[in-house]
Amino acid sequence: MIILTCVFVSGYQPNGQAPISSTEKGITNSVEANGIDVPRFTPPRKLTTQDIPMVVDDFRVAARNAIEGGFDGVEIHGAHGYLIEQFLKDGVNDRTDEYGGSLESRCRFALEVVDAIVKEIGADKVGIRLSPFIEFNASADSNPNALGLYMAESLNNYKILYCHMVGPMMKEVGVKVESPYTLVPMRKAFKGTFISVGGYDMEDGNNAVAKNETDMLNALLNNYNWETYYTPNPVLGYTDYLFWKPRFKSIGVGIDMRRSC
Ligand SMILES: *[C@@H]1O[C@H](CO)[C@@H](O)[C@H](O)[C@H]1NC(C)=O
Ligand SMILES: CC(=O)N[C@H]1CO[C@H](CO)[C@@H](O)[C@@H]1O
Repeated sequence: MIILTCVFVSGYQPNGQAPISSTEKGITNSVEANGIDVPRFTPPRKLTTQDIPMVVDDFRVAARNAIEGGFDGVEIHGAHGYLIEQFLKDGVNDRTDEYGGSLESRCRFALEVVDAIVKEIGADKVGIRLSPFIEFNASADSNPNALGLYMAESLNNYKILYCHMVGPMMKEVGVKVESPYTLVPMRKAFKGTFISVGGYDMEDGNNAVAKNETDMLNALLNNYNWETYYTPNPVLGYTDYLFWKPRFKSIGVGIDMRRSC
């Protein structure tokens, strides 16, 4: 499984060009990923309406390449402030075309990406990760519950392999908070395998599975290595993790950042 995401600060772009976004607003704070020195975010270029089909097509091509490269499937990264989430959330998306404004319009880009990838490689090879409640990288929404629910319901049209959602209990990596929200409505709405993460310890996780609030939580995965997050090296931290049998040949991690200034 490889995670499909896109766009970084300009230092990671061909010819140092600006990263793309739904908006031209940048992130004003400088960003450090867990103490690792990452380049400061650089101002984004707002995609025009005409640009969007080309970006959707880039995701399609990336999925095709992943399959040809030997991965079993792809996870579309629609979480944590990356490009897709910059469209989903009204705290970021300030567009006035058909990709901004209403919930339906803000979700259009994400669903076009899902549709293109499903048509290219088959729904049984596609998952998506979403984090409606998480405000990483200055990406907030005024109604995360409605956003999560709308996406869960809309995804049913594509019959993808799984929906992977980050719960509201995680405010920062490893820090658990109380929240009036849960992922239960999304879990019920999504007709497929539902994976939950964020803020669970072993006991909470086992309880959630026992109560049928999710399908998958705990698996023996590779230990991640923060030191190799956010590097421009195409292999280190991306495709060098151990294989996990029997379901997936390998877990690759793709990282990007986004708009800023
Ligand atoms: C668990 O929840 C799912 C989704 O709401 C539902 O389809 C399934 O029937 C439930 N399973 C059990 C054993 O209750
Ligand atoms: C400033 C900030 O919150 N940065 C975060 C952006 O999102 C990634 C997770 O994908 C975090 O690791 C960064 O810390």
